[in-house]
Amino acid sequence: MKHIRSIASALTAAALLTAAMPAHAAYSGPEEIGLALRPVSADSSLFIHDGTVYVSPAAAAAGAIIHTGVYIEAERADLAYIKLNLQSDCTDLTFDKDTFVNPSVTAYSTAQDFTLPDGTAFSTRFKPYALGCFNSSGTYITDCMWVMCNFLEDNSQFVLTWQHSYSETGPRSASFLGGVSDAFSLVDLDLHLAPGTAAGVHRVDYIEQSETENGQIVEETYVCSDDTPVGDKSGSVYTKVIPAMHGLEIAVASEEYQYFGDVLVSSAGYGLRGDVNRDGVVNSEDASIVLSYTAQNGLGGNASFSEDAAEHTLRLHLADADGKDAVNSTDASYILVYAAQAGLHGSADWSQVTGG
Ligand SMILES: [Ca+2]
Ligand SMILES: [Ca+2]
Repeated sequence: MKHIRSIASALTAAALLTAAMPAHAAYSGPEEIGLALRPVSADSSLFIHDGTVYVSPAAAAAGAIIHTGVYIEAERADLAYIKLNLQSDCTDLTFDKDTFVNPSVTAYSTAQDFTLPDGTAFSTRFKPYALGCFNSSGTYITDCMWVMCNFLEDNSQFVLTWQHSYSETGPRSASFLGGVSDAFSLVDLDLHLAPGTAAGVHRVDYIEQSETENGQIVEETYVCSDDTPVGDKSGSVYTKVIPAMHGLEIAVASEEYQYFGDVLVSSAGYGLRGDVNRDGVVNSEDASIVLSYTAQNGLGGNASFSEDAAEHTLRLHLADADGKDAVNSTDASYILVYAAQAGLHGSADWSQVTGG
């Protein structure tokens, strides 16, 4: 089976990556049903920023587990059918079949309390689930029945088919939590990064279409919210055009200190370019720290960003905002300009600030 991808979907994916948009913000209309694969948490040696997982050379050498979930990001609250086909593009990045648990068998020994983003509180013994709903008496119920759920091809591919229920004409649409459902996953999937995974940017992505040997186009991932029979999706508003799907990117560094965009990856830790005190924000405080450092060194002092040698080296890299001529007052100026632009526009671009 040969996989093909339309230029439009590749461009969409590229645009979404560049924008580094939080997954939940990417959908503009209530009619769009997007599926997003998001990191939930990870091995503490990894760093998650804007939905991308960053891996240092040391972490890559040791191997790691990345916990992820597939989330439904719809505003509408009915679905009849979901066909999900996820594939890793790297043989060393696979789905961890051994940790997979079907949510239908996950129950707590006592009822647990949960609150949805809209304030609705409920209590349940079952693991909350994207396709859960409240019945007429306000009791939370789940329908976790999979029609099919499988790991394929050396665990590099995961396929799930969910269908609410059959009627004489096909699947029947089910109510679910709708816009607030993305508080809970559709399915939890751990990814396994094998020890020694090659440096580079790896992806786990949705397979949207593929072509069989006789030229037939098969839709590998789609969602339906109507009751069109499965074999005849012609009436579905989601046939052919699949609303935005977000895959997951995993960036593995090859060098001890390496930037992916604005994120510096190293075995000593991670950071954002210009965020010298590593509080997550680039602002005038960082510029002041750089100025004091350069002033002290200019007076023949032996300034340091931290008493810890590894932390000092990491911060030294973050302070070198333009990536040249070591750390000096020019870097402090760039940090101030960057902070001002971010303050004005909500975001800033280092290449524009430093002119290269
Ligand atoms: Ca800072
Ligand atoms: Ca510099």
